[in-house]
Amino acid sequence: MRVLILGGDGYLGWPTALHFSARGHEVSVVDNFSRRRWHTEHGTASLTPIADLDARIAAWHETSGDQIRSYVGAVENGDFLDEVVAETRPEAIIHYGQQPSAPFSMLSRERAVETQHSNVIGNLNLLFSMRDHVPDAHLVKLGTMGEYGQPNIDIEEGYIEIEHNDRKDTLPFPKLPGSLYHCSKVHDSTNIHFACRTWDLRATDLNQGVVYGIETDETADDERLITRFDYDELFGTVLNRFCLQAVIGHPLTVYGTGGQTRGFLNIRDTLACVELAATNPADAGEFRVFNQFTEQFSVLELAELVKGAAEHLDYSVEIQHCDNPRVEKEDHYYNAIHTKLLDLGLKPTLLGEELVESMIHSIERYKGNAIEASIDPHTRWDPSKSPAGRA
Ligand code: USQ
Repeated sequence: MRVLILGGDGYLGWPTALHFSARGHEVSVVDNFSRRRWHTEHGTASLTPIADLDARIAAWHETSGDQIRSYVGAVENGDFLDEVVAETRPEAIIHYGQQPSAPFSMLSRERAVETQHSNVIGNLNLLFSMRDHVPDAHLVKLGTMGEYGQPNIDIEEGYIEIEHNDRKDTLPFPKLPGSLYHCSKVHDSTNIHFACRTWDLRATDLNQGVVYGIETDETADDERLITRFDYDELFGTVLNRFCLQAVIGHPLTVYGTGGQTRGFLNIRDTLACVELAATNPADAGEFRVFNQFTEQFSVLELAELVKGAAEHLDYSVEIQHCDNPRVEKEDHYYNAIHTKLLDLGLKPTLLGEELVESMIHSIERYKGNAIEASIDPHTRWDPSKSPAGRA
């Protein structure tokens, strides 16, 4: 298959490019390195030493013999994206090329606007490029479980049958996004669904949970192929952060009570899910939604799991309940259906002490790179609720 990966230099985009290339697909990647720029602007960096995109691609060619083509530019630039799509004529387009952080989107008006502009306009440009150049291609779009929020009912996979005043319909599941980043993904879903209904495009929205992990089959054996690993308050996800915190002796930063429950998945399962979606495409005109996670945990359960695993390895670990910088439910019902990827054959990688211990061992190699000052949370969803008053 000809596969175009938007955001091919990122935490998930780069290992996805290798995963598809290793399986014989013809892979092209697009990136404008905004993620690297945002880290530089905030004085943070990946814990793992990531090579630049050209060096990574050259290292992959050297080890595998396979070629990956790269295009440097922004998806917000519709003319650029149009040219790339017309030239590569992809059969599958995997879209990770977005600002992925909830706290980043809540930093300031400028960052909120930048997030929604990058994400919503980039995705909209892509829909037009597909309509005009590759209307049969399949869009595999990374959405988020956070589009649904934490409603007090079971979360279905994309759609719910509703009976109202004696009439029935199957409609998109209601959305309660928890940050302006999560709102951008809701806007994307609406636009993609519209494009499928109107232009007969085919798309799968992967409503992904929180990803953890470092290694994948293709990145594990050669340090030049390693993916980024973030642990700072803006871009680090919770389990990755807790593992790093345990290794450097920083108290585990549980926000509030830690009762917040989310769906989680290993980075290896992200690649498996994206492959399953791409190799089993949606029908023309179909807007398919998969809930992409394998297990549910509360934040406090994860902190206790990391503490137990790290203590086995002779670390001493403290769990610290910080004042929650976010406006979110801490004590809530959560039950999200996630059967569609299992039905396609997903074999989940389950989280346990052994897996956390192996993450800790990977982190130990690079712990000297950790910037401890970037860990504690400073970005408040509502600055008027800050203990220090409006920032
Ligand atoms: N949390 C802590 N302590 C921390 C960091 C986070 O208690 O040090 C809590 C948060 O308050 C939240 C939960 O852990 O309740 C998850 O936070 P997160 O930062 O790991 O994940 P989130 O902001 O939800 O966003 C991440 C990815 C995003 C993806 C989303 C999937 O950054 O790209 O869309 O996970 S989901 O959470 O299902 O919406």
